[in-house]
Amino acid sequence: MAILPIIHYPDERLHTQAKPVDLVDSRIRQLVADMAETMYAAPGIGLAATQVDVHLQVIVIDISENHDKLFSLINPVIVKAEGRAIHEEGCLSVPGIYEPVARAAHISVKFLDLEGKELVLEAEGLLAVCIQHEMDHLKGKVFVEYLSQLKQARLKQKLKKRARETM
Ligand code: K1U
Ligand code: ZN
Repeated sequence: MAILPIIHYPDERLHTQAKPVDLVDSRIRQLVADMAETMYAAPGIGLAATQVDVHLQVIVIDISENHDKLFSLINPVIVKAEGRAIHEEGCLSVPGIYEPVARAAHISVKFLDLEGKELVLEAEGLLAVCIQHEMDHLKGKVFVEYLSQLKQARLKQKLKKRARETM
């Protein structure tokens, strides 16, 4: 297994559209293992392949306290979305920034597991938030792009200042 480098916003590569996986093989299982190790090490509760510069539709999520409930979702598609809820979000590609975002409250997501079998997962609460956040990464969207233009401009200034200070 390996810890992979995470791309930081506003890197243009975060705006790449991920391609579907056409065969779930040992290469994909290795990617999932490396992504899980990277997510736990960060630490985070989710990671999309886009964030490690792999542009395939693969996400990993584990919202459990004991790091023992790993979800690996390959080619995820939301087949049902209901309600609306606002939740504070963070992102390993935008470290230290937490902002509220409105998303569907209950979702059903269809995906392939590590054996290539199609499954459907019903989710609500933090799991639903996290799945939608990671699926946005696969579409090339970062959560801060839901914020007002003013907030996004302020955030870019803050990140530039932070980058100058760490040089
Ligand atoms: O996509 C990512 O960058 C991962 C992100 C997932 C996420 C968190 C909160 C709401 C929506 C999506 C993170 O994991 S940010 C870090 C974080 O939330 C966390 C870190 C350690 C312990 C608990 C949470
Ligand atoms: Zn993120």
